[in-house]
Amino acid sequence: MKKFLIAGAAGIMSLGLAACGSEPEVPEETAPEAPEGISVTDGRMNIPAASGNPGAVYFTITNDGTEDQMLRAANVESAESALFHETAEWSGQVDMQELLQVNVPAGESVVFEQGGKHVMAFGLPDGLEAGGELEVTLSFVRGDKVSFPVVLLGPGEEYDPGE
Ligand SMILES: [Cu+2]
Repeated sequence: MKKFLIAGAAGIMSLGLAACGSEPEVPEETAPEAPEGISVTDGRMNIPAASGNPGAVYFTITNDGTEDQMLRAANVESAESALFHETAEWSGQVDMQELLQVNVPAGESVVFEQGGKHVMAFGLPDGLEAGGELEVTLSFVRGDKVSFPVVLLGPGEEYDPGE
């Protein structure tokens, strides 16, 4: 006696795609949120003494999240362009170099300050006034961003972090 296997199940289709009844999510049109745990404090920039000179933006960025976050770009309001720089001794000479990325490790702060890391803002407009503010936006490699205010100080004016 021969046994025949009959493939009788071939026509069964899943119909499990019924609507669940919830409204579709409308994507937000605002800028992406900052990564979890990222905050920026003490943003400031001395207005360049001479028109046309770049300005150095200083701040402290803190990562209270659980993942390292990598900065990849900076944007300074009203400046033509901005780059991450670091002042340090490079082969025996103190000079600035561009940093293509800046890591902000989980649980740590990275301080941008005079003589160290800074955001160099090029093509600043004339007429910036001490006491004013510019918005700076930092972008991360995963695409999210954080924006914060930068206080404008006069040329050579010392920053007072206040209370
Ligand atoms: Cu610089």
